[in-house]
Amino acid sequence: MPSVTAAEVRASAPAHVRNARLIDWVARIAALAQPRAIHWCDGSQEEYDRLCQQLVDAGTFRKLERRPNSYLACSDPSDVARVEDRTFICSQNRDDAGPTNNWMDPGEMRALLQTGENALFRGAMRGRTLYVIPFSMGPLGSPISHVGVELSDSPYVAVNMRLMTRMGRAVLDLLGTDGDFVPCVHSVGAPLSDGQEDSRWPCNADVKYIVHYPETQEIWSYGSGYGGNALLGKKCFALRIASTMGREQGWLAEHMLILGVTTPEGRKYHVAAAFPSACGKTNFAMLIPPPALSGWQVTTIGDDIAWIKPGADGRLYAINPEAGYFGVAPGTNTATNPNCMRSIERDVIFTNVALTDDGDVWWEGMGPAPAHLIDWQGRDWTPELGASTGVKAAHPNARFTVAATNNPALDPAWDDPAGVPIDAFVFGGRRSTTVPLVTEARTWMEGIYMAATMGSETTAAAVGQQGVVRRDPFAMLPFCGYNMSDYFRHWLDMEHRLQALGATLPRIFCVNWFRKGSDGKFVWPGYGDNARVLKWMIERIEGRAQGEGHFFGISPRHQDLDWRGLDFDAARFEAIIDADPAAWRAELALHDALFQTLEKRLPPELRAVRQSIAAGLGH
Ligand code: TSX
Ligand code: MN
Repeated sequence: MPSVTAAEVRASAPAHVRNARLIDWVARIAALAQPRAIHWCDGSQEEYDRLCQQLVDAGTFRKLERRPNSYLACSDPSDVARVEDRTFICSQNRDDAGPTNNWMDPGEMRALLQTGENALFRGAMRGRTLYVIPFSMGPLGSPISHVGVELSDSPYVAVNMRLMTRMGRAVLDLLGTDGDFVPCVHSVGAPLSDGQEDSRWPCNADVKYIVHYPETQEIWSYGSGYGGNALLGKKCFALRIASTMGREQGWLAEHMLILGVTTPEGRKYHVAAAFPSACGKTNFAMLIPPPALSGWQVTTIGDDIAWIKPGADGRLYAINPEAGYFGVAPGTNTATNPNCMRSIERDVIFTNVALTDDGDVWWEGMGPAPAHLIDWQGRDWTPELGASTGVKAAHPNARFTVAATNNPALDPAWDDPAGVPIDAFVFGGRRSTTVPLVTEARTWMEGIYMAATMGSETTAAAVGQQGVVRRDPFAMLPFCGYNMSDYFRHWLDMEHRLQALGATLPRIFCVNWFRKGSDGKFVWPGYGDNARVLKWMIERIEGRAQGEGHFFGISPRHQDLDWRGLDFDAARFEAIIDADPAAWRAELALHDALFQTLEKRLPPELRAVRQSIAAGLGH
């Protein structure tokens, strides 16, 4: 099959593509991967509609009769989630990737992917179209934003990138003749020979590589068409590569939602919060306060990633580098997240949810199941079958992709190039015992300790043992592009950097919505009622709310929270706020295990905080 020549690549570039480095690079990748054609994405609605129709014709998409402008894609059963064991940080020095990342020598990896005799990318795009996808992570032209260009042989990636990022012509204009960009190369790793029929979800079932070169700021992804493996602006760029850029340049790339809180008097605050998976980040980012807390309002700036940079005034300004939500569908309903349900009424790409007989979607935890469905693998499914076999209609990691502009709770400043000033950081985990509902750190260092040692109990959704605490420092364990101990150092240094600018630092809080009673039930109602905790945090910042100090920090007493509209007595409150010394002695031993793993470059300050907590325990 003929592939495009370098001359044809140059000729294919529209006149508004003026960046010589970009054109050269596209020509080089085309020469390597040998696609049949090149498509330079302009990001227009017409282009989006055309590519979606092409995906319908190929059998990848099904247009949903019951949701305007929406589609369902069902992936290959082998390609349903991020592949952490196939994810690599290729720094020159192994210790710069650290003990919690997979590492390979960059030269060796390049041989495997690009330069070796049987390099995976050689001819990888044969028979396919190479899409040139220019995107901005963050508001166009913001001093906190960065541009990337993804070259992908997947039209599914192209349309998802249009919803998830600012994508297309405006980014090429911004790049001009010599603007900088992070090059991202993606192939599903399934070249087509002459006349070979394509599959509905092309991918490589045997070989997958998600590769980052932090020192040269490049991303290469092979073999998967799914989510974080393929939409390279998200986890690969906005977290792994950006975290290394932030460390070099003095800013932060974090796995955090950003929300606005407005008081009844109209004062506005901004909170950035990090939670590991399965803690309900998107729900928290779109929270609706209970009506009894009248006048309190929550608005969404972002639901997954924050880029945070010190301003000239020493305050930290945050943007959401993304422009859409790639959220987990199962469990989402009109009670757990009404704003999300309204966001996905139209203009959505669903992946791996179930199809109803009248052309709509369904997933576990959406509401009562219809009498018949087609499950995510294309098989007949009934509630009876589900009950008797445990087979799920939707994959537990099924997703929706939707533009942020569909969110009724979208903050007016979500696209502000200046970002929003952060007043508080919140760190949380899923713990049935030990960790109180909310604790305020007394110092920056104490807050860093809380974040560094946060963890979540494994749920049924994850493989392996249930109820075991897995440490996930800052919710960044799978997403930090460098050594986790150096990352702690970077956060500790930020205190002095900001103080030198004369700033008051954001407060740091640690939360846990998931304490269980002796009956095994969740004690805290969670969801919208978490606004009561947000209110306490804001009132702490304003110096209006009290709390009680203990060995771990400051937590509210029963009388310090606003209970209007909720019957929650002091005894139940005690069950979720208490910090039990015996449980905390065991907890500190678990922290030691984490510190052991990260020992080589671990900042000594963290051991010092651990010793002072132990001393407070009378130990
Ligand atoms: O997202 C959650 N949040 C944050 C919401 C703003 N979830 C879902 C987690 C999985 C994604 C929660 N689950 C929360 C929570 O605050 N709390 C719980 C636990 C819980 C579950 C059910 C009830 C109460 C608490 N109540 C009833 O089912 C009636
Ligand atoms: Mn995430």
